[in-house]
Amino acid sequence: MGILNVTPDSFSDGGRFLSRETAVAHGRELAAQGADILDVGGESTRPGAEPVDPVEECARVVPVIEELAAAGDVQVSVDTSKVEVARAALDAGASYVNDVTAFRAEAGMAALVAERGADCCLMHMKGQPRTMQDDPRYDDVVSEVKAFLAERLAFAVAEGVPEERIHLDPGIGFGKTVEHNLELIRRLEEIAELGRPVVIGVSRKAFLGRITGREVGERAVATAAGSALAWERGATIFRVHDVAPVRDALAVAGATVGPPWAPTTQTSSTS
Ligand code: HH2
Repeated sequence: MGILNVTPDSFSDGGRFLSRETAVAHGRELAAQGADILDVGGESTRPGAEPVDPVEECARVVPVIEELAAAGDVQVSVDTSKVEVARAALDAGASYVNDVTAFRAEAGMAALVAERGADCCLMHMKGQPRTMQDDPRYDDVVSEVKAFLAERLAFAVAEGVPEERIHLDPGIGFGKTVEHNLELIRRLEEIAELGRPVVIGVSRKAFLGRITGREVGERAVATAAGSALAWERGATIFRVHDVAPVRDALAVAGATVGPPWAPTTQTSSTS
């Protein structure tokens, strides 16, 4: 899942893809690198981010989604917690709703996803983006995140979303310390036990900077390492800014220890 932030303030690429042309070109580049899903977002969820009006959020994402979906070669996702934005995105050709609040922000999101037959990702977040990194605490982060995701999965199914359309995400960096993030990745099998595909988003996040000392734009290798380790523990969808290095890392991980990995691009067997 390639990340396409059409925002002025995202933590790693804010302002880079604000015009429709640059955003679509970047989406095409991510698809060329091997992304199967493009996740288009018009509101940053970084710690301290300010909320965006739904009209403005639609103006950012809808034209980009329309153009990317029309190409027809990748699934288009909208990263939003607002029903109005999700509806406009689905009308524009998106078929996946990535809601970082797991359908808690607005009543009606689950019903919309159900009615449209869309796929969705339900993510764990403790608190709100503005304050979520202010001293987050858990007794056992993995058990708490797992119980939360089980409850949100049951809620979505009760609202009419078919279980097979639902993906679950522990929400790396959303109300979690470095150690919480590492514990979640280390014990990701416990989240996978819920029986739904696990989405993982380590891409360029602050905990990787704390471990490596790298600035935000220099974390692609760390992202690939974290993604490969998450794959080994059960993740199957990787929400990333740098698609090519992550695909390479997953190909090597899969070829080494996993069930057969089917690369989408072939290279010479001698090279
Ligand atoms: N992380 C971010 C945003 N959306 N969605 C899911 N399902 N999982 C994640 O880990 C996740 C997410 C934050 O990353 P980014 O989109 O690059 O930054 P920003 O929120 O500042 O736009």
